[in-house]
Formats: sequence, structure tokens, C-alpha cells
Amino acid sequence: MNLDELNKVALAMVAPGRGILAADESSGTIKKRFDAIGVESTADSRRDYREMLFRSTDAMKNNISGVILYDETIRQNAKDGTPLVKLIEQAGSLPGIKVDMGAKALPFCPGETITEGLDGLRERLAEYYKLGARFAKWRAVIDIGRGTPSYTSIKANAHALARYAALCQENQIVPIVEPEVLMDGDHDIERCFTVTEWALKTLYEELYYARVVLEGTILKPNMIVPGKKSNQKASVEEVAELTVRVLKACVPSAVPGIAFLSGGQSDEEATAHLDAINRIGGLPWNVTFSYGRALQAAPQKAWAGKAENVPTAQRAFAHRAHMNGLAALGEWKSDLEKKAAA
Ligand code: 5MM
Repeated sequence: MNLDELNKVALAMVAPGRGILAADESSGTIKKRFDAIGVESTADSRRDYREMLFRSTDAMKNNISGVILYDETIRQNAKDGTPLVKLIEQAGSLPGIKVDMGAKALPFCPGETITEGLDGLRERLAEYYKLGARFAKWRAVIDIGRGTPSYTSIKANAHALARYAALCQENQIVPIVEPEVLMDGDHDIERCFTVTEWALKTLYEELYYARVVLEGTILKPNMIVPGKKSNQKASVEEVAELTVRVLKACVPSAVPGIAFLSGGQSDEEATAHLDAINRIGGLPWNVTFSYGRALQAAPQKAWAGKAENVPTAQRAFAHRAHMNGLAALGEWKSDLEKKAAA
């Protein structure tokens, strides 16, 4: 393992004003997204859609440091035969790959999941490196309910993340570790804080025992927000303060960067929260975005599967990437959104 190189890649992923495009939807998830815009999900339509994003020159060059791909996409060529990975590299961005095989039922823990995909991972990582991937992603899913999460699920998911991260580093790939505490429940913001703290403390203990070098990793956490089904409303400042508090308590400063997931927040909420977190300032890590829905919802809607909509959709993507790039610097203002809409 070349640690300097891993650290260089990790720092490039969270370079000032830039963040990660999570375009790693598995076939089931992208089908759901396409269903919502009336587009049939085929290998070609998925290719056309992702090619459109990766050819959005302004967004990619200015604000997208890396793209998380799905297994199908890392092997696909653009319509003119150029590998999609090359398009990403040509734009000065880093190709990455989702390597987990999804969250499966955790035995004896009703309603909870364990993320699978460790078997054969060493060999898959070696192949992905050859295909151009310089970082990877593994997502653990922690759902808050009555009496859950259990210790069993917190511990098993953190352990799997740590084993994944060690295998990545062995293969010269920067691991993004993503322990996502879902915002789906009816829990309040305090419970989100407590569960996230537990998940992060356990994760960093497991990473230590797995001998993972933190300087060659990136954390992809959720923000501290009330559950979607709770009636609680939290201000942007409260979300930012609690999120920074939990991260400071749990994430060692050796970690080069933190790139948040959006988790079902609206586009503008995800941007406003990231901006407020960065405005607090004095953080020991670079803090940016690794958004899926909050970067793609607008371009998906604008595209709707029609070639003539490509320029409008690319503008919508460039706008969200630009807004989030500003938020990563703590320089976003809500009137910039209105100006773009006018
Ligand atoms: C793009 O979505 C990723 C998950 O896809 P699957 O559920 O199909 O495996 C997901 O891990 C994503 O990278 C993160 O959750 C961030 O996306 P959001 O939409 O939460 O910003």
C-alpha cells in the first residue's frame, strides 16, 4: 500500500469547492428513478443518462471531484465508443465504484440489515483498479425504530465496513465508509444524534482494529435531522450545530474528509445544511457532499429521457453542482437559487 498516494486521492476527493456525484444506483434503484420520469430502464437508457451527466463539462470540471459508479457503468462505453470512465477522467474527476452487494436481512434482528459483499472482494477490487477506480464505496444501513438499532446490527455493520476498508487500502483504493442512519422514521433529532454517535464510535473502533489507515479514507455520514415521519422541525442552524458536534466527538482529525449523503432531504435543504456546517468553520476535515438524489433529481426531471432535453438537464445538473460547491466553501446564499430560477 502506498499511503501517500491514498492520502493524495482522498484529499482530491474533498478538494475545496468540489464534491462527489453518487451515480451508483443499482439496477433496482435506477429503475425506480426512471419510473418516476416515465423512462424505461435499459442498459442503453442508463448509459445515455449517465453519459449526459459525465459530459456536463462545467459541472464536472468545476465542482465534481469524483463519481461513484455501479458495476455496469464502470464497464460501459459512451455512444461514440469512449469508455465512460475516460469521460470522467478527461473532465479532471476521479472514477470510483460501489462494491457492496446491498443490505440483506440480519438474522435474529427483525427489520434490520447487514451489508454483504466481502466474499471475493479482494479480487473484485483488483479488477476495478485496472478499470480505473481510485476509490470505492460501501454503505451500511441503520434504521431507527422501536428498540432498534440493536447492538448486533451496529457492531456487525461497522465490522463489515472495516473489513471492506482494509481490503480497499490493500488494493490501493481509497474507501468511502458510509454508515447511513436513515431519516425515514418518526424519531426526533436527539435520537438521530444518539444513534449516529453510536454508529460512528463503533465504526472508528472497528477501523482501528482492522488496521485501516485513516489518512487514506473518507467518511460519508448522514446529517443530524429529525425523522421524516416525526412532526419535529429543525432549523438549518440546529442541524448544522448537532451534526458538527457529533462529528467532532467521533471522527478523528486524521480523516482527510467528510462527504455527506443527502438521504432524502430536498435539494435546497441538503445545500443549505452543508453550507451552514461549513460556516461554523474551524473543522479539522474538508467537508463536502457526496449526493445522489440531491444532485440528480433536477436533471432527471429536466431530461425525461428525451435527447432534445439534454442541454436543459445538463444546466440543471451544473446548477446543483455549483450550489453545492459553494456550500462546501460556506459561500452559498439562498437568493442564488432564486436568481437561477428567474
Ligand atoms: C445512489 O444511491 C446509492 C445507493 O444505491 P442502491 O440503494 O441502489 O445500492 C446510495 O448509497 C447513495 O450513494 C447514498 O445514499 C447517497 O445518496 P443520497 O441520495 O442519499 O444523497
